[in-house]
Amino acid sequence: MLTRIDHIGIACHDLDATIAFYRDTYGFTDIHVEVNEEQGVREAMLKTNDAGDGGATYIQLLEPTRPDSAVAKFLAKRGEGLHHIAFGTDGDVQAEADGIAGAGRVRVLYDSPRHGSMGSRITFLHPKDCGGVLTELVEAAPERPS
Ligand code: MC0
Repeated sequence: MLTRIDHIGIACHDLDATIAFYRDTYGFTDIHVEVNEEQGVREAMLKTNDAGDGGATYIQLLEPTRPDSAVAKFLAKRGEGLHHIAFGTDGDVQAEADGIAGAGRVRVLYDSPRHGSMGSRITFLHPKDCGGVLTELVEAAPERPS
């Protein structure tokens, strides 16, 4: 079951400057930064609130690390701004994706979950099948940073 908005992903050219904007403008100070080589991003998770299901909700800022990455292509085509929405699952993210794919209308982009932020397991749904919204499913790590 999908139990929360896990995060909203925002594409940006300059991660440090964008972190500073979110910190100074909105006061988000609980910030985790990491590089995900597979996805080609340096990213920050800014915690906005606990979600009541053991998870939390974040703003995710994404800066590309290479020109052939999904975020670099997005920036070149559309510029900075909203990149995707991510829903948190209360169990196995693959089972959730299989259930959605089984309905036959939505393409799941990965055959098996990949490594996501803060030790999570993630997969994506094609934006063309989701009303133009790239959609991610997230299974949080049991020991995700608070
Ligand atoms: C592309 N499209 C989007 C989109 N990206 N539409 C809405 N939101 C987006 N973010 C649209 C394009 O405008 C285009 O539509 C069509 O999809 C095909 O896009 P493309 O530019 O030709 O690129 P493709 O087909 O090579 O790749 C698109 C696809 C890809 C969504 C399959 O970006 C992908 O696999 N994304 C999933 C991985 C990802 O995004 N990783 C970065 C976040 P038109 O109408 O122009 O044909 S990593 C992350 O978030 C991790 C770290 C985490 O959360 O833990």
